[in-house]
Amino acid sequence: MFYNSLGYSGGAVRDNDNPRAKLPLKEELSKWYNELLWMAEVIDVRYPVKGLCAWYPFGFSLKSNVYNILRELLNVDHSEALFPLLIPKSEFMKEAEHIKGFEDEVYWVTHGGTEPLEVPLALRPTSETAIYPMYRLWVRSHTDLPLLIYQIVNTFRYETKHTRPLIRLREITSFKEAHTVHASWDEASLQVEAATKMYQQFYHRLAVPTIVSKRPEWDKFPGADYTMAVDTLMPDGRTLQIGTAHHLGTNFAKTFEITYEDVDGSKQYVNQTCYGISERCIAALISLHGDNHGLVLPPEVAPVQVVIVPIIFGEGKEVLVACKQVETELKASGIRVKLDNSDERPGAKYYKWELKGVPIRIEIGPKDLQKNSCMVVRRDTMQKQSTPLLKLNPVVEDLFKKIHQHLLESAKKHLDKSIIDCKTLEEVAGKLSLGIVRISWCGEQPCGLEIEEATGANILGVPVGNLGKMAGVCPVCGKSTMLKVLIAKTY
Ligand code: A5A
Ligand code: ZN
Repeated sequence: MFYNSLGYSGGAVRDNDNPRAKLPLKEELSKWYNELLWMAEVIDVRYPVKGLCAWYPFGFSLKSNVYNILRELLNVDHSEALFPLLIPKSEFMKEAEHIKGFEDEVYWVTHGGTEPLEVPLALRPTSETAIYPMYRLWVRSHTDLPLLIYQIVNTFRYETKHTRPLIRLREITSFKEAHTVHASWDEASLQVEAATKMYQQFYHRLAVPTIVSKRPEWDKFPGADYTMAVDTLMPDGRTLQIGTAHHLGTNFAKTFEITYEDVDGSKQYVNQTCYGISERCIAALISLHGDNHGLVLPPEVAPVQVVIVPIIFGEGKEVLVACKQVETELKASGIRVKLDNSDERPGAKYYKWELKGVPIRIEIGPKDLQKNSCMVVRRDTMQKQSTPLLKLNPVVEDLFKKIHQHLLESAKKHLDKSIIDCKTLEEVAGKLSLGIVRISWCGEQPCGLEIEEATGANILGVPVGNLGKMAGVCPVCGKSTMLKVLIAKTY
């Protein structure tokens, strides 16, 4: 489960009209990010429709490894299912708030061939209105509850804000959406909490630190009672929302007539939740961990976990034999290993596999062989250590853990020191470029909107846990309050 087979064969795909282009420095984050996605063969944005991208085999393999973690966590108590892409206009238009929230973003299918369709069909921007007509048929009795189902599908949103690869797409290729059904509001509320905890576990495995907060009323999901969001801090000081969990109350149950027969025989509306994650999770892990040499991937999700580079002078038969032996041994313990015995010079190979974020490189040359050892190089710190050839496996496994730990700790340290307390709105302006600002808030909407207006930033919400609780004074109305709110420039 931890190391699945090598889904990526290591073959070259990228065309060569720009070989060896130099990766921009990470300080220029957006340039670096866009160029890296292409150079490392994650995705190709050159598809002739704005906001749509193609996954390269390497990127697809990375994505599969990431989504396998998500599936593993969900499959503990959820079941995977699949619902249609097309939603009849009549269903889509049922829930008033939901329509208002999405109508500007929907792509419509209006024709079958040359015939206009009697009922236009929406390409799902999210699947509430595709799934709930079926839930109406599936849910009968309290014994059917809770119902915990998810699907991983593409969804389409006609985004009008600036599109960004993996971050703001018009075709979200890998939208994981869970839709759950419960007997009571409180039970649904616990499910929302469980979902955000699961997302935190998921991001822990990607070494991406997160903050969970309750979105303000004016920023909740269209049709929800409330929305909990998971955000992370990008290296440029802006936050990225990388997951959300919504309590839908009985709002959709009432419009889609989803009811169950209770123990006493009475008919009750169900309470529902939904929660989603998209390929933004990959944008986050790439942006947080990558460096001036390219990707730095947590070992658990790296398509290639170890690359072996033979250092050959002359024939180098013995070196190759040793390399193959190491390859066989590592493969046997399920490690995704690639022996690069192509004709390129070692330096070119280092460059290539560093760009692709391979966590560990093993170099073997004649001098190493004399000592019965090899050189093991970590991608995250670039540290080299000479290591005996015998029993390499435990060394590699141990380094995987250390690399993950190191990536998580550095990202966490950066996040922690980027949450800055402010007391007045004037103070905030200078601090937003450094990260997230924490400030008191009375909880009233007019004051919240004023905070956003005056700072030009967004309220993420009241964070869960201690971060969101501390005595203070609302900077707008001056009332005493125990609430703290986070504000940031957002993607
Ligand atoms: N039905 C619920 C789950 C829903 O649609 N929620 S959502 O609108 O908040 O989307 C879930 C997550 O998908 C967001 O938190 C965000 O991380 C991601 N997402 C939203 N729009 C996106 C887009 N255009 N491109 C990539 N990811 C997007
Ligand atoms: Zn106030």
